[in-house]
Amino acid sequence: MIYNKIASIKEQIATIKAESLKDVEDLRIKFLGKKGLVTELFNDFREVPNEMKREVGALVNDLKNQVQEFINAEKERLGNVKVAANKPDLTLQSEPIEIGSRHPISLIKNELYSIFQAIGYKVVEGPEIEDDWHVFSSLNFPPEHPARDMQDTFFIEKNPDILLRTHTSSVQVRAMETSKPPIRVICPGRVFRNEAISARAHCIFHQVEGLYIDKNVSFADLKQTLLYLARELFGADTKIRLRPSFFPFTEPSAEVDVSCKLCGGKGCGVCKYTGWLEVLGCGMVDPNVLRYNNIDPEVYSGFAFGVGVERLAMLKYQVKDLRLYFENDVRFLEQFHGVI
Ligand code: 2NM
Repeated sequence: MIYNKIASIKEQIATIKAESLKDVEDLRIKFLGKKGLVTELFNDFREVPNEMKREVGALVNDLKNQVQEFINAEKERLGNVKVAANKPDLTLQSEPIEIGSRHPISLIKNELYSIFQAIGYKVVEGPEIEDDWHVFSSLNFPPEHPARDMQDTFFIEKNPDILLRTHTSSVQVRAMETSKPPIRVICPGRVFRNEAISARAHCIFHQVEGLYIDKNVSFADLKQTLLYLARELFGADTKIRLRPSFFPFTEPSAEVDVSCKLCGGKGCGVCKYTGWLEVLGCGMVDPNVLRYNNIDPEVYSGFAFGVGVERLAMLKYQVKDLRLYFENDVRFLEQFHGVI
């Protein structure tokens, strides 16, 4: 009888595997507890005839040690697993990292870059502090032009030849100085005008200007390039409209309107019920400008255009107070979270 019990316990500890420390404790109670199976064997032992006590006693003691070793081994195995479980779980999702958002002006600039890079334009930058030649004279501004007035332009006090650029056309002049046609560049950057700051005007804003010079560049090329730009920016069914205008550096010159995306041209608050939005200025580069920059107007022609980045951002994001673009208030900036 006692032999059967010993064999049964041996079999159990050979096949049982604990899954947790609680299992191990349950097994300890099952085998070695006060009413445990091994403990019971010691009660049964009293009934064993004397002549067999020596042999059975050794078996029971061995069994007790074996069970105790089994329990210890299981405890250690699962105890180690528990230590491992206390290590950081690398499969858990990480704490969300607060990442910044792109500034709306950067978003628009990036959009313009990819639109123009797709048709072979290079992005070039130049200095914000310029001289009269690169901002005015080489661009055909006459000496008495009002843009040269202190009311409009920031000059460096001690030297009226040094000023903050009022447009990025100066970068295009530098492109004409340093490279030969064909020239295809867009010039993004900050420009400065001596204006009182309000919701509708700011002394700093951003422009992206484009210039294309080659043989046989025509006004038709300009119109088609602008139509491409308008459709990339505002959608494939966008229309454009050109109105005659004047700039010192282009002849002829035009203002370009795009059909209002919000109302589909029917008229709404955004387009002031005209169905059109004014977005850029353009024209054929004045032969004088080409000549001033050592490009022969008898051989080459070109077109140029300029867009106000804040103006495009106003149309796209409906943010009408210009000051918001410069204050960098996180409550404003975080609204562009996730916009690429
Ligand atoms: C505009 C409008 C029209 C312009 C002209 C030139 C240059 F350098 F070729 F003469 N650059 N940008 C231009 C022409 C800019 O901005 C409203």
